[in-house]
Amino acid sequence: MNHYLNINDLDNLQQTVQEAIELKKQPLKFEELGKGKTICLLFFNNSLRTRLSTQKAAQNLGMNPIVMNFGAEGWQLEYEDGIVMNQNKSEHVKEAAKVIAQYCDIVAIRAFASLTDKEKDLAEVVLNNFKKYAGIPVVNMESATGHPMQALADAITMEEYKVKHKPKVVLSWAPHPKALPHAVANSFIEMMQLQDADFVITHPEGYELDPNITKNSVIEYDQKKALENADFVYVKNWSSFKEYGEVMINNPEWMLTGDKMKLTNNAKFMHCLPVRRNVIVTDEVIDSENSIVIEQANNRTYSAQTVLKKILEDL
Ligand code: AN0
Ligand code: CP
Repeated sequence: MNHYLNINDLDNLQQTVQEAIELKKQPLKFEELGKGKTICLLFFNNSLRTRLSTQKAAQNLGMNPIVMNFGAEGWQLEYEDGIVMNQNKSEHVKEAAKVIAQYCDIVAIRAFASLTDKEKDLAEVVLNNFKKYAGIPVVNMESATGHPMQALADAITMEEYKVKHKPKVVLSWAPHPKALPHAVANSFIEMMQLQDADFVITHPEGYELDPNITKNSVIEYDQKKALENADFVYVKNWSSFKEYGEVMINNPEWMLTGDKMKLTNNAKFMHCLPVRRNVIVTDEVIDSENSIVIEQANNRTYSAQTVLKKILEDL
């Protein structure tokens, strides 16, 4: 594999999930593979899981990770061509990306959506410019429109916990005081479209995601109806896509509660984390034995390790 920008960069999701489950049993099996290779992890936004699990994954493969909080400590980058750089941007991505490629073999990037400029976000300006100018493999650690490393970890986790061949999986919107990106939901949907499952998305009217992502996936506006007989409930907030970046509803009605979980088939509760307790989900649900959020976070290591292994094998 050359780049990992989208879940569809994987040849075969089911096979990749199995590879990850095998790697989890013997995480150091390929510790020679990445020897002498360096990965730069560039963070334009905050992170806990991605930052630690990707470093751990790289180290398990014998690689040397270098982490940079680019958003806080790097020069402000210009992405537009032919511009007179006499404002606040100090460096052009053309130089920055090429310079970074002098120091590493793979570059991984976290650059969230602006949620103000839809066109730029949809164009994946940061990721695509790094891809264009760095000339080395680029890994998406949550971009404007996707978080495929999370989606692969979610697929691994569902494979570990599913008890029937074709589970019912519900992606439910939940309230949040701040405008959050669409990336996690987008990649989860793209991943679910590759699975043999009964998949339902539920959210208030007006919170429709990009139709180019949701395609033919089922949308049910009645959350309780959607939850009926679910085997997995994945909860996530996102801001409006249509009224780009707006928070239109912020009432507790859509929070996931114990009562709502009673409608399900003893469903497992999933969330990518970080999560706001008693806003997105009640303590009762996240602290219950059906909550698998910590295993999802654990699987971020094996998701990253499987992806990095595939890239290293093709370097
Ligand atoms: C981010 C988001 O919703 O995209 C990161 C999730 C992995 N969450 C927050 O900003 C709280
Ligand atoms: N789930 C996830 O990507 O977490 P972080 O934002 O903490 O990396």
